[in-house]
Amino acid sequence: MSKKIVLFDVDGTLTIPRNMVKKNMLDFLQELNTKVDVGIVGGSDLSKIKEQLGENTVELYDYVFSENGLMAFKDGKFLEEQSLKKYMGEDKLKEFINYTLHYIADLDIPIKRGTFIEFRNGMINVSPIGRNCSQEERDNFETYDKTANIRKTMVNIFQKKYPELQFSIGGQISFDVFPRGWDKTYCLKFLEEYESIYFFGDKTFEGGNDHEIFISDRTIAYTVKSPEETIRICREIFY
Ligand code: M1P
Repeated sequence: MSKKIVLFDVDGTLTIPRNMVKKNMLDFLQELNTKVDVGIVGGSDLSKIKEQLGENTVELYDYVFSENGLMAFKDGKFLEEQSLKKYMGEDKLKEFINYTLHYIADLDIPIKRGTFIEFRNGMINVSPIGRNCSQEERDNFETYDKTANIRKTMVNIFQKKYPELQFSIGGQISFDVFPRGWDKTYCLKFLEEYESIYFFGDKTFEGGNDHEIFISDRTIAYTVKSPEETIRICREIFY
């Protein structure tokens, strides 16, 4: 029982947000994996994680957790998935989706595109600008939202209306919605065999999607500002 695992968030930690991983990071993760177990815990769904880290992601690492671990894989094999649909029921879901779409329809922001709601296995992703904006529009929205606080305001209002749900801002243009407790700490239930669980993430501030796992008693956690910093700190700790 002296096993260690190092868990990594994806966007901002292993890659530039929503971009492909660089080769030096992939090489580094393989090298690290010869010393300790390695796991990935992303807020995104599996298709986005694969888009960024590679088609063979699930096979490459000891654990891969997409949607915070609401879909879990170990040694390349599927472990378990959670269903938001089953958990909330159709009536509640419909009410939430209708309320969200009404709210976004009334929002006056510089531009809007399409796909304002993405329905996933264990969560809903809400984007005021719409998920199918271009990379340039996504970058501009992120900058705009730093002062306009569109997402923070929505999350505050939504949190009051839906206290049983949890809202977290993990990326540039959206926020994730899931039942209380289905944040990144959810994945820790699969890791009972480990004595030490390290975690690296960029959105560790309150309201960010790395916050709960960052403050968890089960983890030794680090905040990073870039993939380069992730590699640097890991080299200091594990080499
Ligand atoms: O991995 C962090 C987040 O990445 C995306 O966010 P955005 O599109 O806003 O940059 C989403 O997949 C989100 O669910 C996820 O938490």
